[in-house]
Amino acid sequence: MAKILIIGACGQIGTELTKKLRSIYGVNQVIASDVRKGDPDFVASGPFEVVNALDFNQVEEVIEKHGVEDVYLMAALLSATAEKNPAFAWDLNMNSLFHVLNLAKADKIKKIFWPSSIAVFGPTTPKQNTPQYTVMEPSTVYGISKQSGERWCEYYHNIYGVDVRSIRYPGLISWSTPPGGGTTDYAVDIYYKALADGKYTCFLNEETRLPMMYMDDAIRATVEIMQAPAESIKIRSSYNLSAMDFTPVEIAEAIKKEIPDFTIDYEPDFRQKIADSWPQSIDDSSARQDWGWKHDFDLQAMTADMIAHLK
Ligand code: AKB
Repeated sequence: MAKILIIGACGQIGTELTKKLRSIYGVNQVIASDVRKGDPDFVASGPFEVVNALDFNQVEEVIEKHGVEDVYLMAALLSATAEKNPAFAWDLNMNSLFHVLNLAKADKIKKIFWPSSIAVFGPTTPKQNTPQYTVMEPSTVYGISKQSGERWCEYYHNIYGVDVRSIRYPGLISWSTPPGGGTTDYAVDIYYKALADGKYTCFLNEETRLPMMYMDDAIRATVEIMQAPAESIKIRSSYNLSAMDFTPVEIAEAIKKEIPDFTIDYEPDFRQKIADSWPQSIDDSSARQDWGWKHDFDLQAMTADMIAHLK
C-alpha cells in the first residue's frame, strides 16, 4: 500500500489528521514530519521524521526513503502570525507548496492535499453565503499566499496533470491540539478559559460572525476529498467548505447552556481587522455536489463535545 507523508504533523490539524490516517491505513503507512519534534507521545506513536518544509532536498529524501505516494502539506503560518512576519509567511506558505507540486510534476509523488482558507476572500467579497466563484481580493499576507497557492494548484493540475486537492477551511475548533496564530483561535481559547476561569476576554468584538467547523468534520472532509475518485474533483483550486457560523455572543450563549455562570467581555485587537475582511458564511454546494461533503456538528453539538472532552 502507498505510504503517506504529513508535513507539519505537529500542528493543530496535522496531529489529528495523522491519528485519523493511521487508524484508517495503519500506523506504519503514515509518516509524520515537522520542523521539530513536538509532543513526545505523539512523536513516539509512529514513524516520525524531522523535515523542514522549505528544504526541497529534505522533503525529497524522506519521500524516497519511505516510498511515499501521497503528501498532506499542513505546514503554514496562519493569519495573525503572518501579519507580524510577512516575508517568512510568504516564503513558507509558497515555497513549501512549490516543493511538493514540483515533486508531483516529476512523478515522485502521486497525490497532494494542500489546505486553503476562507482568508482567500477579502473586504470586497460578498459576506453572506460567499459563493465558490466570486470577487477575491484578500487583504492579509496569509490570504494573499493562500489565493496565490490556489492559482498554482490549478495551474499544475491543468498544465502538468498534478493530482492536487484542496479545501478552504473555515476556523477550526478542537479540544486535543491548540491552534497557533490564527484569527479564529478565540473560538478554541474560549472553551479552555470557560472551564479554567469561568470567564473569557475575547479579542474580536461581539458581532464578529465567522464561518467555523469542528475538527472532526474538517478531518473527515480532508480524508473524503483525498479518497474521492479523481473525476469527482472538478475544482482544482480549492473547495468552499462549511458547517456553521457564529459570533462570540452566540458561542458564549452555547457555553452558558453547559456552564451557566460563564461570562465574556471584549477587547478587540489587530485581529478584528482581519476578521472583518472575511466572509460571515460560506456556500459549499460544489463540495456537497462533487464529492458528497456533509457536516455533522453544529454549534451546540460541538460545544457539548468540547466541554465533555476538556473536563
Ligand atoms: C486563521 O484564523 O488564520 C485560520 C484560517 C481561517 O485559515 N484559522
